[in-house]
Amino acid sequence: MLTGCAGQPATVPQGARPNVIFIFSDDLGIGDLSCYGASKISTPNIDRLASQGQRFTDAYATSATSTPSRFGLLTGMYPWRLPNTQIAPGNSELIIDTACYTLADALHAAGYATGAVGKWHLGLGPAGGTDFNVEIRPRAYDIGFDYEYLIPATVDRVPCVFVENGRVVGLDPDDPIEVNYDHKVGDWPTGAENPELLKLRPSHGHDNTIVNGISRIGWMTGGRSALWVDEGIADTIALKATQFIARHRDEPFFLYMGTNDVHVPRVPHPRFAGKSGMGTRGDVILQLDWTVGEVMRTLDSLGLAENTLVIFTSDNGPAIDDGYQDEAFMRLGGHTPSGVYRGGKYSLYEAGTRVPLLVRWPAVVPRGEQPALFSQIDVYRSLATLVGAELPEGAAPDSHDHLPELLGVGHADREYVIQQNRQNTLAILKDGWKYFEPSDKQSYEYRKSVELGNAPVPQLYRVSKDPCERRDVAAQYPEIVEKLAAELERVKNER
Ligand code: NG6
Ligand code: CA
Repeated sequence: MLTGCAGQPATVPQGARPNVIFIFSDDLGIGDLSCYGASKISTPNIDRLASQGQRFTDAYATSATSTPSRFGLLTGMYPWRLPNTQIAPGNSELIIDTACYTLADALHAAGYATGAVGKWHLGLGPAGGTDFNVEIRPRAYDIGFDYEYLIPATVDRVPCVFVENGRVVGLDPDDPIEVNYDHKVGDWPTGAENPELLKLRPSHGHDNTIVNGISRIGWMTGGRSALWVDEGIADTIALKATQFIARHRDEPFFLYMGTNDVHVPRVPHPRFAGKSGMGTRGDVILQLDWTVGEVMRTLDSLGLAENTLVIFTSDNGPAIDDGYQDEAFMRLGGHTPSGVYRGGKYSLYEAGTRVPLLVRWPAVVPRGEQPALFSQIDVYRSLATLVGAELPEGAAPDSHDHLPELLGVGHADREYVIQQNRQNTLAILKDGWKYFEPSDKQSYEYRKSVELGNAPVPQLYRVSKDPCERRDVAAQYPEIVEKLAAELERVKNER
């Protein structure tokens, strides 16, 4: 029998209403944390989370990029079922239909105060593009969040402003914001025209409007008083998150927190700059660790740690050079963000979606390692079960209830895991085998630095024996190829 930390039989508690904090780090690899074996960098706060709860070894994000991964988490639906769910621009409309019953809706209906803080990347506003000069609707509020303090897309995309409850923070109405992803607007310099103005140069893309000496994706002008300072973003996210926790200390709350770290551009606060010895990518891992520490410290100081379920994970696998000349490759010094796995962010190979996942809830979750095959798509229904939420017909169609596994008191593998790369090519992992559907899309991205996993013929890897996906055995096992191809087709046609 499995036992909990106090030697009690470990069971899923009935009617428990813990606070829930879901921390989505960005582009963090399974090899990036000392609790997952990294030896060149130390992440003491995240390690403490791991040692006080469950450390998952076989957990997967829904997709190898941010927008679809986040879409899957909040909707419980595979993003590839819908068009327009890949990497969203900074002026994208809200890509989750307001009619969709989201995880936030479910927790809200169950009596939770719900907040979204930090990286959003699911679009804001109506079809046709966001107007950042008015109160933006629809927004996170319209899909279940009572409170939101958001980076609209990514920090390498314009507009470089925070949006709080639909309003750009610090906006001067006399200096309206204009954003465009097709052509230049306004007269601010761009990375392409004025590279001499840059403090951080792009390695690919990222040569449009310069804000704070960094050229971004997309063009913007206006909103000078609202522009974020890159060095302060982690502090702002930590502050807004901990303020939300403190405001709701006396009622159950759900905090969905997206860090900017360790996404590009990697611009650490001076407290962390140069501290990792691994360049800025390492420095922002330390900054991420600090952020998690701030959340934990706040829970401790408010006496909330015992009854708060903290879930820490990443939205997709790691990128090393992701578009800026930040010396990330050169300064790795033997550090391996992807661990032993093949690929990374964008890829259908394991490191694209195999991510760190830590779950701590001292009152219930035993300490230890969780080897069960787990997918973030199941967080929705697992949490819904935990809080006794009743879901309407059609909600979270791809999410399965794996609450015992999420809480570390059960160890059943998910029946299969679907993986998705940047071009929406899918793979299915089942019973230790992984089948990649054929794709005519390109095999590499960024001058061969990223292996996407696309190939015109089916691929098959026996990941139980070959976790590094070195040997494509499709030719040796045609019957398994056929079986998994059919299984993938079945999942695709489920709705
Ligand atoms: C890519 C960007 C990359 C990153 C990514 C989204 C270029 C060359 N690359 O298109 O830097 O922004 O989009 O990352 O522009 S994600 O983690 O939010 O999905
Ligand atoms: Ca990401």
